[in-house]
Amino acid sequence: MTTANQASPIPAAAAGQPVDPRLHAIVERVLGDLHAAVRDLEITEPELRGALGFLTEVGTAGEWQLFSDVLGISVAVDANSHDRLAQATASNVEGPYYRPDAPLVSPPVSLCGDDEPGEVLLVSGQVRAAGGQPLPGALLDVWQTNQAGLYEHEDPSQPDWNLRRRFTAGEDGRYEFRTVAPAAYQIPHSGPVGRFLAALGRHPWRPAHLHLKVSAAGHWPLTTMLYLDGDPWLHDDTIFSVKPELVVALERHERPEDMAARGLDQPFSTASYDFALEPVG
Ligand code: MBD
Ligand code: FE
Repeated sequence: MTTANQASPIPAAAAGQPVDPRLHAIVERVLGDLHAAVRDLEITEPELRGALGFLTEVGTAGEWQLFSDVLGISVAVDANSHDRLAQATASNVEGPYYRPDAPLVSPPVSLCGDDEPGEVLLVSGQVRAAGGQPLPGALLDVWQTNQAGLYEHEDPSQPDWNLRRRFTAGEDGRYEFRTVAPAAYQIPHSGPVGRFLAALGRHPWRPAHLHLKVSAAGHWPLTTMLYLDGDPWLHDDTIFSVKPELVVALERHERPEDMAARGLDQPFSTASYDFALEPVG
C-alpha cells in the first residue's frame, strides 16, 4: 500500500543541515493532500498542463490575493489569526485593494468631496479597549467603493485616493466621518479568477462593505469590514467573509430640518459602530 508520505519528495531533515521545521511540516502536509487528490481523481497530463497554465495566468494578472479570497483561504487564515482575540471586535480580511498611507485628515472628516455622487452616509461611534475604556487618538484607516461599486484605483473617473482616508478618534475615543453609501461589489471577473468562478457556476458578487483598520498604542490592531443591513448579497458573499456582528443598520433621515441641521439638501443615512481593541500581552 502506498501512503501520501511515501510519495512526498521532501526529505526528512538531514543530520547537521538547517531545516525550517514549520515549512517542512506545511509542505509535507499540503503535498500529501495533493498527491492523494492526483491519485484518487486520476488526474491526467492535459489536466495538469491546464492547471499549471491557469496558475501562471493568475500570477501574471496579479490575482493571487483575489484567488486566495474566492477559495475561502483568506477567511480561514484570518480565523486562525484572530479568533483568539475573543474580546476584540470581529476581524475580517484585508482584501486586495488596501493602499497604505491614505491621506491623514482632521475633523470634520470626509472620505470624499462634497460633490461625490451617491447618498450621504454618516458613520460614527467610539473606539474602546476590551475593558470598555475609550481609546483617545485611536487611528482609523477606511477604504471603500463609490456608489457604483468601484474602487478609486480601478476607475479613472475618480480622483486619486477617493474614498480612502486616515483620521484619529477624539479624546473620548469618538469618531465620525462622512462618506457615501458604497454599492454591492463585483470582484474583477474578466481575468483568470473570473473564468474560474464561471467554470464552477459561481457569481462574482460581494455585499456592499466598508473596510477599516483601527489601531491604538498597546493594543492589537484590527482589520475588519462593516456591511450594510439589507444588502442582497449578505448571505452569498463570493469570498465567504460576512460575520453577522459586522452588519450595521442604516437609519435614513428625510425630514428637511434634519437635512438642514447637517447642511444637506438630500436625504441621508447614519450608521453607528463601536470598536473594541484587545490589549497586547
Ligand atoms: C474586495 O473588494 C474585497 O474586499 C475582497 C476581500 C476581495 C475582493 C474584492
Ligand atoms: Fe472590498
